[in-house]
Amino acid sequence: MIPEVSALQKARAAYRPKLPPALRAGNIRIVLGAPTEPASDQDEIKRLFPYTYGQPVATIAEGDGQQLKTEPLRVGVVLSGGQAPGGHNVIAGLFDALKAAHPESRLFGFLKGPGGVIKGKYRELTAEIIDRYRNTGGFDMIMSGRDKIEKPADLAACKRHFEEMALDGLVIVGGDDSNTNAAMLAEYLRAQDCSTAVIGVPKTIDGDMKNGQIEASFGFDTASRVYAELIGNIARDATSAVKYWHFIRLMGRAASHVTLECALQTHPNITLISEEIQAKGTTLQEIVDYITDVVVKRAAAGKNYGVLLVPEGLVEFIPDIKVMIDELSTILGRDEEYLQRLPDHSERVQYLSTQLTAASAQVYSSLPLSIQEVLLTRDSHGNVPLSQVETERLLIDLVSDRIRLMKARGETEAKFSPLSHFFGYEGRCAAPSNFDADYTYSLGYAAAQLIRGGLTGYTVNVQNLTQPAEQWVAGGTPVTMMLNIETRKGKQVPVIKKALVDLNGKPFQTFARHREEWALEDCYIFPGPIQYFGPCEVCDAPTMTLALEKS
Ligand code: FBP
Repeated sequence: MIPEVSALQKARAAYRPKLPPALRAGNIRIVLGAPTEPASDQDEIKRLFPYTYGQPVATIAEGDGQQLKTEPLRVGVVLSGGQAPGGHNVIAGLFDALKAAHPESRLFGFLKGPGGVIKGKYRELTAEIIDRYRNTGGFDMIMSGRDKIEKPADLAACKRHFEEMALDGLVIVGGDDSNTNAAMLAEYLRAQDCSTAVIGVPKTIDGDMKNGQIEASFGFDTASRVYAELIGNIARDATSAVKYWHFIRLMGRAASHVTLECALQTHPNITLISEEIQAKGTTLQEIVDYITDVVVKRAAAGKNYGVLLVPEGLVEFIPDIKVMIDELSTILGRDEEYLQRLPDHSERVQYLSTQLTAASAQVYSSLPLSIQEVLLTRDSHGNVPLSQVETERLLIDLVSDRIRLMKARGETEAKFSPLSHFFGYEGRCAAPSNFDADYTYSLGYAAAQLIRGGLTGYTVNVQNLTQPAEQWVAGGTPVTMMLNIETRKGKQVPVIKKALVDLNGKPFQTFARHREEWALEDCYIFPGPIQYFGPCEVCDAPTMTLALEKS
C-alpha cells in the first residue's frame, strides 16, 4: 500500500509545540509600557503615521483577562513573501488561541499573499484543514505572494472586504517589507475608522528582521540547519574525493546571516561576508585575489579541494556594483516601462550607458549577460531578485582565469576543478525544527491575544528565546518604533530597518577569529540532518547566531 503521508509526517503531526506559561494560562492581561519612538527620522514617521505613531510596547502576562475581548472573533491571516519553515504553525497557533478564547471564533486565510487580500480571495480555515498542516513546512495551506498593499485603490479594497467580512483582525506573516506594509494598512484603517486590527509576524529565513525587540525571524533556524547539513555532506565528499572545490551560494537576500550561521556550524575553508566586504570597500578583484590565494596555498599543501560559501546578496555589497545598482534603481523608478518595452537587451544596455555614470556603465557592461538582465528587475518592494544572480559561477570564472594565468607563468601547480551549488529553495520549505515549530506556534498564539486586546499596528514578539520555552515572554512591538526612512526605487519611504551582520557582534567575531585556521586546515564539522526527536541539546538548541548574540 502506498502511504498518503510519510512516517515522519505522521509522527510530526502529533507534535505538541511548547508554549510559554503566560500564553498557556486561561486568563491573561496585556501590560502596556511607555510611548515609543523610532531610532531615527521621528518627525517624518510621525507625520506619515499620525494615528499609530508612538504606541507603547505590549507584554502578554498572566492576569485577570478583563481587558480582552471575550466575544467570538473573526480574523484573517495572510502569508507574505518568501516561504519560511513554521508558517503553518503560526496559523495553527492563531487558530487554537482564537478557539480557546471562544469556540465560535472563525479564521479566514487570504490566498496567494497580499494580492488575495486586495482581491478579497480567501478560504475559511477549519480544524480539519489546520490539523493537516500542523508542524509542516511550506506555505501551501494558503500560499504566498509578493504583492504590496499600497495604492489608494488597494487600501480601499482591503477596507471594503474587511467590512464585508466583519473582520476583527488581520495577521500579516512577513518580513521587514511586509511588516512595514502591515503598519501602513493599520494606519490607513485607523484613519478610515475601520475597526479591523492589523498585526504582523516576523518571518524570513534571511534572519534580517531582528532588533532589540524581535530576537529572531522565524524560519532562519530551520533553513540554516538544512543548508548546514548539506554543506557538511559536501565537505565530507570533498575530503573523500580530494579533487573538487565547491562554491556554494546561500540564500538570504541582502544580509549574510544565513551564510555566517552555516559557517559557524560547518567551518568551511572560505566564507565571504557581504557586510565585511562593504565595510572594507573590498573590490571584486580583491575578492578573487583572496580566494585564489587560499586555493593556491591549499594546493601547495596537497589539497586540491575545498569549500567556499558566498551569500546571495554579495554583489549588492561590492562598492562599485552597489553604486551601479543604486543608480539603476533610480533609473528604473523613472523609466522602467520604457526599458521593458525595448525589444532587445542590447538596446537596454545602450540606453543605460547614456543614463548611468561612466563608471557604473563600465561596471554594468563588464558583468555576464545573465546577471545584467536580473539587475534590471525589482520586486514590488523594490528589491533586486538576488536569488537569480549566479555569483558563485561568476567567482568560479574569475578564479579559474586567474589560476590559468598563474599556471602559464609557472607560479602554481594547483589543480582547480570547481563545482557550483545554490542552496535556497530546498531549505525554506523544510519541516520546521522544534525551535521554529515552538516559536511560530507561540507567535500565532500571541498574535490572537494582541487582537483580543484591541491592538493594531504591532509586530508580535516572543523574547528570551535562548532559554527553554517555559521562560519565553510574548508581546507586541509597535511597528512605527522599528521604522526608518530609506530610498527605494529613487523615492524616500518608511521601512523597517534591515538588520545586517554586525561586524562587532559575537557571531562575526567568533568566525573571524577562526577563519585563517579553517582556510588551510580541514576543520569541517558535520551537523547532520535536523533531529525532531531526542535529547534537547540535539533537537531544541537555538542557532549559534542567537546563542552567541545572547551570550
Ligand atoms: P522574504 O524576505 O520574503 O522572507 O524572502 C526570503 C527569500 O528566501 C530570500 O532569501 C530570497 O532572496 C527570496 O526569498 C527569493 O524569493 P523569490 O524567488 O520569490 O524572489
